[in-house]
Amino acid sequence: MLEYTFAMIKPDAIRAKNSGKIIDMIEKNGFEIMRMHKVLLTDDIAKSFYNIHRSKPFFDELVSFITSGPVIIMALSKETKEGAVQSFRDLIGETDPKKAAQGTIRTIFGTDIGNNAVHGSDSDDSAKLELSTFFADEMDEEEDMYIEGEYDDEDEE
Ligand code: RTP
Ligand code: MG
Repeated sequence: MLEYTFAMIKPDAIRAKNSGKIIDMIEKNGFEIMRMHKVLLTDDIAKSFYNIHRSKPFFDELVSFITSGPVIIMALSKETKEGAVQSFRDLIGETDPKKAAQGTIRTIFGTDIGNNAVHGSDSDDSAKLELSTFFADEMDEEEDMYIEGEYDDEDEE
């Protein structure tokens, strides 16, 4: 089981000024934030991030939503029997906030299926791909594992 996962606070939650509360819930539920950046996704990155949904009717809407404002991307770590990916999916709840279990991030901070506040990787393979997409400089290529600790400054001029 992978002890890492990739998470994103989506533009709706940031616009509603809920990012601090969401980060608090993530930490209180045992996740360590290994890396975190606030970024505006480009159209190309958003399309590739949601590539699996490219043939779905909601794809264009999804891409324009996720690029409609900054997102906060995070590499999270948690040592747990079920794995970090499943543990984080349990914490965020189902895709549609109206159907998600009480107390999950999406029921508390999500509005509807399009504006559901957070993303979490859905499998270990997705987590590895998403972590390497957004935190590529911080991956150990040989081990294919995420490096803990401080930034390596050997590349700095
Ligand atoms: P995410 O990837 O954003 O964490 O969400 P998820 O795994 O729970 O759901 P996924 O099936 O991957 O869908 C990605 C995003 O597409 C939007 N969606 N809209 N209108 C619809 O029927 C529909 N279905 C999915 C949601 O915003 C979902 O987060
Ligand atoms: Mg998904």
